[in-house]
Amino acid sequence: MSIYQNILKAKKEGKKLLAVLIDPEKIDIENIPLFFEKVHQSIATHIFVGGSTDKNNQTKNVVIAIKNVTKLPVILFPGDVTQITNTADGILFLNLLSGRNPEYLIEQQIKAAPILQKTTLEILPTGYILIDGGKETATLRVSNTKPISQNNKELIKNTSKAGELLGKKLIYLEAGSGAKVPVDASIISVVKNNLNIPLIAGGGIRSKKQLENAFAAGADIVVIGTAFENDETFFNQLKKQ
Ligand code: 1GP
Repeated sequence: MSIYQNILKAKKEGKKLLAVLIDPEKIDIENIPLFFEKVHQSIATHIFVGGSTDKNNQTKNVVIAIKNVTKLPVILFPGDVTQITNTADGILFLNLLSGRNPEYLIEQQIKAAPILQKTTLEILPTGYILIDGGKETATLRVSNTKPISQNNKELIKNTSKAGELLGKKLIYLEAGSGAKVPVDASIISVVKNNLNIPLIAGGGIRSKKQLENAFAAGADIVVIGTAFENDETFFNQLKKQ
């Protein structure tokens, strides 16, 4: 079954998915086997690999090291075209729909097309929507775009729907890595109730309670990175039953 079919199946069955985000600039490759012992004891179902930047071009090496120790699907979540590597299983092919910077609306995608054509990566077209998380995150700096205010639910809802109507397979509501406040549950539920495709939420989720809130509001996949980077014991709170 493809990555996407699995996500659709989980959505249909109401099974919630947790993606652990690994930033190649922040993880120590030597630490990957130990880190994954914890991942495997937890409810994590997917691994996302990416960051706003990857100055030392470590994405490929990190993905290889991860693939050596896990059977979980490894999906690229690239900050730009240089982070594409065929060693992963799939890629979130992102459109920054909340921004008005052509570089992230179409230029990067044009640069990526001939590279992706030569890979066996499963491509997951994803509408990526930046929402104000109370902090200027790397995503904002690098993309040079403004996030949508959490007060502007209508715009977030309509942007998400536009993504679905454009043919995206996933919508990702992003408060930004290390956000002070995650995307509010009320926003997740407004978007969810108006959407037919699976919904991803991430940014600033640091507790089990926040994770459960995002799931209860309607997120099909929640992404957590910083909380695991800062404190691997967080995995202990998310143990498989
Ligand atoms: C960032 O949504 C992800 O792109 C995860 O954010 O690092 O804050 O968990 P955190």
